[in-house]
Amino acid sequence: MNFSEQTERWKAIADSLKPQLNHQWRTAVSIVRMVSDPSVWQGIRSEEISSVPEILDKELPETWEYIFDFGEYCVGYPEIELEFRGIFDSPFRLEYKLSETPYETSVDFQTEINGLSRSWFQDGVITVDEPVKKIRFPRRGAFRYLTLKSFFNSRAYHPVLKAVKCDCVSSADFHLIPAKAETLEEKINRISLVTLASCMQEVFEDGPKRDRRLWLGDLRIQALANYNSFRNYDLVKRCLYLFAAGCQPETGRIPGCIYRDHPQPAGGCYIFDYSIMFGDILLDYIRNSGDTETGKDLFLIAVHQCELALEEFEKGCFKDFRRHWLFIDWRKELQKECPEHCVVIYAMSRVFELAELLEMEKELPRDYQSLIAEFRKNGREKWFDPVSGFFTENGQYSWAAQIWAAYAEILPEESARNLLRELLQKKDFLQPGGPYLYNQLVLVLMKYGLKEEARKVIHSYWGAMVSHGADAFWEFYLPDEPMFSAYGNAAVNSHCHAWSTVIIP
Ligand code: RAM
Repeated sequence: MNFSEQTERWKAIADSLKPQLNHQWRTAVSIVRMVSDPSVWQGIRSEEISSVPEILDKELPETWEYIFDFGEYCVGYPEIELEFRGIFDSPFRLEYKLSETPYETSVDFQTEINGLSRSWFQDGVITVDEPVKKIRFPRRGAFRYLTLKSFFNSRAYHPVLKAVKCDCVSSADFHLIPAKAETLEEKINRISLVTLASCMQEVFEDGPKRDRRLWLGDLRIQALANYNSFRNYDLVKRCLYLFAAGCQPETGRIPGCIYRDHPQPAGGCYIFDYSIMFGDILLDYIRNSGDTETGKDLFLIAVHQCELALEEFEKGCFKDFRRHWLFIDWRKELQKECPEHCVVIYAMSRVFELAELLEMEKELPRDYQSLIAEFRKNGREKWFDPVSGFFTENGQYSWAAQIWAAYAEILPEESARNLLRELLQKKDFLQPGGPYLYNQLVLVLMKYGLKEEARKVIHSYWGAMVSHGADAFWEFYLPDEPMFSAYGNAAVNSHCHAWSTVIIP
């Protein structure tokens, strides 16, 4: 199906919804150093060595270096107020490094990162040719720690730091983030809101350090958290329209992520289990905002993602023909045909609900209800093991398969509820490889009314990140693998990733 006659209009709607960013000034709270300590997460912790006022208003030598701790996660433009005492006989050269965690602060950025660009590290040099009173960083940073360094600068003058601040930005309302948090749940909730607000910029970014980009799978979780917090419906609407406008002209396929700064949103990284979720996200948006007009406008492209998915079926079951990126979770060893089959069932059932809500059932190209029932039956027959009472694929038992089988309602409700309860004890099954799948677990537990079980998962998994000092929730968290990274270097992991924003029931 070709949507190219719509995409210009969709892009214009997305552009019309570009948000004004809110601003909040924050200042550095202490000067720290990084200390090696094998007893802490990733083996590095920060230690205060002086207050900021102790180094302000002091003439600095030609070589100096300080690490400024802002005490919390910041996304914005660092700004340094300074003066120069003496004859400004040569440019002032300032080296800087922005980092999210103590470990990242301690890492030499001149290091290899397999598969990602070194440019994701936030460091650089600013050189001024005049004795300016203020240096504002040109590029938005995402950090808690700001390292400033000057190396063999002029002897004819002395720089004097007057203030070290950050002009923080977000399209979320900063005032909705509680200033304090005492209990574990209050801390988890507050850090979730800090994480989400940090990622709410001109779009819902996956992470404000990396990738600074809109991803469809992330958007599903970000939007749900947003409906329970900032309630910025226009930002969700803008992102839905960006994805629709960025669809592949030839196939109408919605991409997994959007590169925005093009005349037309450029789609990248098509991910099978992301794009099929477009209708699910659209349904949640309509139910929370009441905006059925947008629903009707984007209904057909939502249906089309399901139609494209059916091309990946053989004998009534999903088959991996090795032609698309199947995500689900970062675990490389995960068997994915069963969870993907279930994702399709869930997505189609949500598109059917959408059709009913919009009274557009007649627009469905086939009988979705009977197809869903057939796929549920096929999924049970192919992957459900009545002896163990769980879904298994090629001998593998994974949390992913059980979670998505529950979403797909392949088993009767009470059986699915019991399966989820027992799953939480199955530590020998392949567990989630990160917060994205843990979040799907929390959401599906809540779908089945298992609130206490969901709270226990949140307390243990997100509570552990809090205990490790998380200022925002992370892209990856494997309790036994502090140095895990999908990119071969934990320093380039995003330590503020909104797919980790968790809704506490
Ligand atoms: C990385 C990021 C992003 C995720 C994709 C699949 O680029 O973690 O959030 O959606 O992978």
